[in-house]
Amino acid sequence: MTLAEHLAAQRSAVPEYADGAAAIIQAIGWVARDIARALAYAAIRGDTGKAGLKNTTGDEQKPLDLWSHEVMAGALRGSHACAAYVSEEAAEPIEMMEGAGPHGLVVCCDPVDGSSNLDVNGSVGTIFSLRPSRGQVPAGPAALGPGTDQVAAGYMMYGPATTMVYTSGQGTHGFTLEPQSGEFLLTHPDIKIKRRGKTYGINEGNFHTWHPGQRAYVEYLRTSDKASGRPYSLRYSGAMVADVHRTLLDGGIFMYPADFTDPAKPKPKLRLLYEVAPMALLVEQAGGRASTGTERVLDVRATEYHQRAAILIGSSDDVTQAEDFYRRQA
Ligand code: AFP
Repeated sequence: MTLAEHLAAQRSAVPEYADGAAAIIQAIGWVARDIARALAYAAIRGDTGKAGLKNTTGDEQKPLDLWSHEVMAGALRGSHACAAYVSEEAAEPIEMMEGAGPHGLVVCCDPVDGSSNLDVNGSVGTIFSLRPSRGQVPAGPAALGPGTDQVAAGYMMYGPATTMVYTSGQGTHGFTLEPQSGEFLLTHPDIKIKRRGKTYGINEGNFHTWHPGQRAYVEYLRTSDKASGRPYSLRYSGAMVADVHRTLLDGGIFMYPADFTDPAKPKPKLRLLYEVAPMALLVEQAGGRASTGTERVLDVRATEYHQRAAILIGSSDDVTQAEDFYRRQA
């Protein structure tokens, strides 16, 4: 089954936005093919290194960040269903009159997630989330609100194969790009994440900045105890897409907790609208769980476009246990 056939069969959980969501996800699929090809040629064409610019959240922009952002904008405009585009690479939402209207959707996107992996040929991805514009003009502000507002979400992972995973509120489904035809073919229908895993993903270099409950939980995972399947193995790629994709298929937990150096002002890193909230919807739709450590991620209300949030995501028993450690050390 191709992506187009699946989108047609998969009526979104929010029918009034189904056609728009299908048009946008199809358009994003086309962009994925272009990004996958550009990645394959990046070193040959010299599209590597830094672009000498920084985005709103202070990250060095790479040439492929900027190129992917532009290609994504063009495809979303062409879908005639996108009313506004909130991108990691643009300070403000880009309004798109072509998609404005009662069923217009706001697309929040990280065009190249894990761009620090680009120059080392590591896995990178694209993350997207669709929210209802409710006919608002300008539509961009309609992106602000809880993650439960999302109509659909997904990511592409550019690894040995190019994978696309999406949900429109009726389960989470995975596709693999068939390079000859350029078709995304259904290879992982209705993904169900294990209740408990054997791996954890976190940047341990930040250990000294963590909440005491986070430290205690990682110490617990490292401790040898056959009966509870510990120690867990550490797996960390530096690209959230790759780490969440592994967690979705193998179980376990991926975490990017806040920096608690100043407990009164915890500093998370990952961005809520185009990293944390879309991944939370995908994993919950696969039977998993996504928490900030103290709250369900999908209940967190976005009040700014580039707002950051902590995330502990994956197998429900593992995430619940991590939350217990936070509670006990609160
Ligand atoms: P970049 O897109 O700037 O490489 O950041 C990637 C990311 O947002 C997310 O994909 C990773 O999980 C996380 O940051 C990696 O952060 P550290 O480099 O601090 O581990």
